Amino acid sequence: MYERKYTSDIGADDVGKKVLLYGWVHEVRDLGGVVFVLLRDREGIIQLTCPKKRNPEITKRARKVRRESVVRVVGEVKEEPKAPGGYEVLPDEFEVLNEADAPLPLDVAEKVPAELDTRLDARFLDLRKPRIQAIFRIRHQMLQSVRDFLTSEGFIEVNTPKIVSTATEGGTELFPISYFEREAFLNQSPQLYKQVLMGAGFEKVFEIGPIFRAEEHNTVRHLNEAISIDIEQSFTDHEGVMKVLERLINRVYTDVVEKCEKYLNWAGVKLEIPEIPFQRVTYDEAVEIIKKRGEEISWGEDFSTPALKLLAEEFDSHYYIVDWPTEIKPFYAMPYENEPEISKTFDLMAGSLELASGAQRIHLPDLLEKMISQKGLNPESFEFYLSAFRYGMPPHAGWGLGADRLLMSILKLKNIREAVIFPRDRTRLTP
Ligand code: ATP
Ligand code: AMO
Repeated sequence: MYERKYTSDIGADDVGKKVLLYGWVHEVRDLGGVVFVLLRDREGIIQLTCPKKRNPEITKRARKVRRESVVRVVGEVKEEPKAPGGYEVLPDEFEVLNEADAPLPLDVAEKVPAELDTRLDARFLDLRKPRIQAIFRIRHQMLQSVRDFLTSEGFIEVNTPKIVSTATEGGTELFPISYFEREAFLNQSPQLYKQVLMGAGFEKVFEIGPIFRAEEHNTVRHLNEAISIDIEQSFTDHEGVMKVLERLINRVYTDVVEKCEKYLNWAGVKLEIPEIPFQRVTYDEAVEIIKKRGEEISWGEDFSTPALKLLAEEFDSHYYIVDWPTEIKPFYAMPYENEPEISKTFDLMAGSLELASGAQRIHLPDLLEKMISQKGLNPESFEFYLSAFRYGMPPHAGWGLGADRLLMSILKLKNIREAVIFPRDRTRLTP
């Protein structure tokens, strides 16, 4: 028996030895007396060199194997400067475990370019491309770093229900579902539950889970099912959780740079670690900047996409917009005591892309009930939430960070769908 190796593990130590490889046929080049097969596994590509004079049977098999078939190979490692990576394998065993059909719905070797929709339709093939694999290897590191960082800061990972009875971020973007005899919804955010857990005494919680939003429009930064990284923390304010957020972003970048060099190369991305603390601009200042740059906006409006593009030109790669009008933030955001028309809220921007938003929350039940009514919502449908505020709710704050948007911004992807293995949008429900 031979030890199974990944293609990337083959090095000087293996020269003259036999190795066992499993993978996919990336390309076949037939030169008559010799057939070259590029074998691809999840860690890279190696050249299999099959000369007729070594084993005519294997040369024949290599010549007719179809691209993307799955193979098992045992062969001898040789140094070969002309081979990609500097080594080649001369097979003594070449077994086709599963022959692929032809023609392929998508060219994994990328000699024929394909539109995003075609790629997503044949996503299992698209994902075989090293450049695309790299995105999800980096996504894995990103989520690992988030877990490691928040755990090291004393946050406890929780899971909250995704089948819920109320909206949290405004009513229009809800997906209704039928739940036995009642109407229920897919959750837009773990907002209410993470706050209730502050009333349960956990003090610091985080969740990495799906959020569902019935976004009507197809944009390059909206999904209908996204992954949100949420935290909630007691005995702190918006300032406190903004510091956690910027340290987290810094840690994710640092880890990806240190641990994902190979995949960053596959993805063709060079990263600069954003410096912390991040710059800040108040909502009021941002409105002034936008007006000065000649774009129309009045106080109390959300920023349009062109306005956000102008703002991005004024700041570093990452910056906070703080102190938003209370009117345009959700009911749970804490207004300033001396100036209740603005709130203790923030958005984290990466250029013109909103990465996260958060706030100090209202922890006083009477004020909370008043704000729910003011937003035109019925406090009765929030009873499970409100009751947690009446028996000892600490002051608290938190944020929600879009994991797909974070990856999109780290890898400078032009469309958020590139950051998701099987994205869900207005028109896509398969695969
Ligand atoms: P929220 O947190 O309020 O739900 P969001 O997470 O959707 O907002 P963005 O989409 O980044 O955040 O919002 C930035 C701005 O882009 C919005 O203020 C709005 O002006 C604009 N915008 C939001 N949704 C759309 C859309 N579907 N199509 C075009 N522009 C949009
Ligand atoms: P918000 O609605 O801003 O805040 O959502 C938080 C973050 O989640 C991401 N996000 C999305 N990503 C892709 N597609 C979508 N349709 C989508 N919607 C949201 C964004 C966004 O910044 N409860 C608050 C958070 C809090 O205050 O703790 C909330 O949900 O990156």
